[in-house]
Amino acid sequence: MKTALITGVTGQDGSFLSEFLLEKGYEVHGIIRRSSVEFRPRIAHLEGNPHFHLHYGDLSDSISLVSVIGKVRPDEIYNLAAQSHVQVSFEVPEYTADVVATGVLRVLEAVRICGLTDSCRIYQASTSELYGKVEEVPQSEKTPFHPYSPYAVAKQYGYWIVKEYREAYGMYCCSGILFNHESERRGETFVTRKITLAAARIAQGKQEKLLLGNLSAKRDWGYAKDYVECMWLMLQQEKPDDYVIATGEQHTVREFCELAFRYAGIGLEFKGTGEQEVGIDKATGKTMIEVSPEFYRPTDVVDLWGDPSKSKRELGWNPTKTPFEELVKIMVEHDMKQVAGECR
Ligand code: NAP
Ligand code: G4F
Repeated sequence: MKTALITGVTGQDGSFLSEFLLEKGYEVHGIIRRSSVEFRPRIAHLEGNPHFHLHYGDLSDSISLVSVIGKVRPDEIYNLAAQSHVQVSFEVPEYTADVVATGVLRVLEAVRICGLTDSCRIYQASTSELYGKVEEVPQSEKTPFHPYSPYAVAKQYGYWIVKEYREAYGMYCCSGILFNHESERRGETFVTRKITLAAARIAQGKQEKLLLGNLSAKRDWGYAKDYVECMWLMLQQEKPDDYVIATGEQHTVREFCELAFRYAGIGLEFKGTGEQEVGIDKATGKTMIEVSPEFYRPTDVVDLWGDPSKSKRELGWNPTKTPFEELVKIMVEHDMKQVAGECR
């Protein structure tokens, strides 16, 4: 039986990855932070499973990492923990750098200090945000990076330090350059979940309008449940390497809105441009979506589109297992039920 340690176990990806590894027969350990609220909704259903174990720790605290890694002695580490919100990284840049950049170094060093350099395989949650102000479309493993936020700059350090430890110490460590992946467990302030929850609330008369930022931003959106399989596949190869994980399809925020509202029973039509653009209910003429500069970023990444050829070829992964339309449907159906149980 293999042992895996997941940092960021309470997050969207950490929860799906825990389920995936438990199904594969792993002993799964996760690092959690102390919080004033002890309920962890994404993993509550796993707590109590005898093969699922939680330990307190923090990516900003080397002692806790050395202590947990030394105790668990994992075969595989999945480093998913991060201050993962791009817009928030402009507000807390120093903290973001500490956790998202130096945190990766702390994990790698903890593995060395614990004498696991040759035995422990490490997955680093890298990101398409590295391409930032994109230098080519679509983006592959060969596309130059141009990070465009404090979060992306910190992730760039994580990417290079992983490569350095692979080359300097022969460690089996990989970066998965994952494009946006979403789900019914996505944090509620990321644009997709903000839209699906709002569509459900508006359809049920519990919200008047949705305020959004850049409607023209384009993303390559996949389903998070499919993407965690790739994290595992990367650690099962003969040699460590870095891989782009994406669907190879691109949509705007505006298109995501149209589809989500359609699944919620509202036909949308967009009119106007820039800050004057509005999304109108075609049946009633009522404004459902407005643009608010509050959600603009000092620098915004607007053209992410991944080329998953290498992961298809070498990992045998199917990038369109869950097509875009299906992803949006899953999220809206989930949120229609969630919202129906909410008080007004
Ligand atoms: P998420 O839902 O925001 O989860 C982040 C996780 O990190 C949570 O478990 C959080 O714990 C934990 N965390 C934050 N700061 C920490 C710290 N200082 N010490 C220990 N744990 C800490 O993120 P996600 O969407 O699952 O993404 C997983 C990883 O993939 C992240 O590294 C993200 O940057 C990266 N990524 C995500 C995407 C995407 O589209 N989802 C794409 C590319 C890369 P709490 O619950 O205590 O806050
Ligand atoms: O949903 P988002 O906040 O995701 P973003 O910035 O792409 O970051 C996510 O994906 C990355 C992978 O590329 C991860 F590394 C990262 O951890 C995170 O998971 O924003 C998507 C786009 C942006 O261009 C943003 O400007 O949507 C635009 N947007 C428009 N209105 C909005 C809003 N984003 C948010 N969060 N909220 C809005 O109201």
